[in-house]
Amino acid sequence: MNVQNPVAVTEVLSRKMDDRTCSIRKPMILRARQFEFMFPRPALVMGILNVTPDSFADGGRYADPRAAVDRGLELVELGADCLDIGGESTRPRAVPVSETEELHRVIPVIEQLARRIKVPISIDTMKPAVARAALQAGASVVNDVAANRADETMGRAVAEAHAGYVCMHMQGTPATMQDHPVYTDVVREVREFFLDRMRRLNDCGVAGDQIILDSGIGFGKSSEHNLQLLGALRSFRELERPLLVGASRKSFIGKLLGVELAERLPASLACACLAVEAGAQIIRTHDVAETVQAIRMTEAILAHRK
Ligand code: 9MG
Repeated sequence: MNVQNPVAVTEVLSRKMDDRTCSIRKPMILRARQFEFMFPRPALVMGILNVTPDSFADGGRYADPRAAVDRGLELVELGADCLDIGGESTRPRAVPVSETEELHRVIPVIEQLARRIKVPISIDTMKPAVARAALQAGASVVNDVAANRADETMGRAVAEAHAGYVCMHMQGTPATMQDHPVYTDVVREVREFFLDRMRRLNDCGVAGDQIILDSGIGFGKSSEHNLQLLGALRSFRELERPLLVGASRKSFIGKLLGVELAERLPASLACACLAVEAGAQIIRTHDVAETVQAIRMTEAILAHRK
């Protein structure tokens, strides 16, 4: 294996994962418009691109469309397998933005990046109209942190476009979610949520192979809930859909370890590596190059597990 060539590493890992892990990791396919990913395969790294003035980790850095496009190109260069572009912060107590403002922030960036990159673009939005416009502009996946809503407009938009869909669990809304999250059994409740949503999505015309599941680390969860979900990630494999984990730089890391935002990379990488070991297929991160390196190493070791 040529460790200096990430493409070669990925190819070798794919083969080894096929040979050794198919019996425990069921083959799955993810379809998102023109893109298809066959699993098992090396985990996908989703690079975060917040086109917002107020996101918790990088708010304001890429609010200008040119800066955002440059950052998107850079993330792909660093090894991102897909980009998650958002125009409304979902951090706790974030101020909601209007549909017009969100469209104004994300659409020009998506249009330009879709012409220039070959990896899928995910639109991080809670608004069906923004999702529709983003899909028209060239996005292939809808990352919906509000998959807990009752109406079906988002499901129908995803079905019509044959897009991928990240079905994320959140208790409450970003405005209130961290006030006092309560669960009897967070793992069981998230699992029931996934089952219920997969049925509802199906009723809207979204096929199972368009769906990605995400337990929503930090979305209406205490630090203890986040740890329980990360610890139980393996159990969600029985749902036979790709699992996405987004722990990058989140505040539970700061609370647990007493580290500021800028010092959370090592703990974020620990979450990413253990998530991959437990069966996560997509890691959402601010730190693409570091995450690619850490999870390729994890996968190389896993491929040698007897
Ligand atoms: C937008 N956003 C912020 N954190 C996230 C997470 O953990 N998962 C998903 N799907 N989206 C997120």
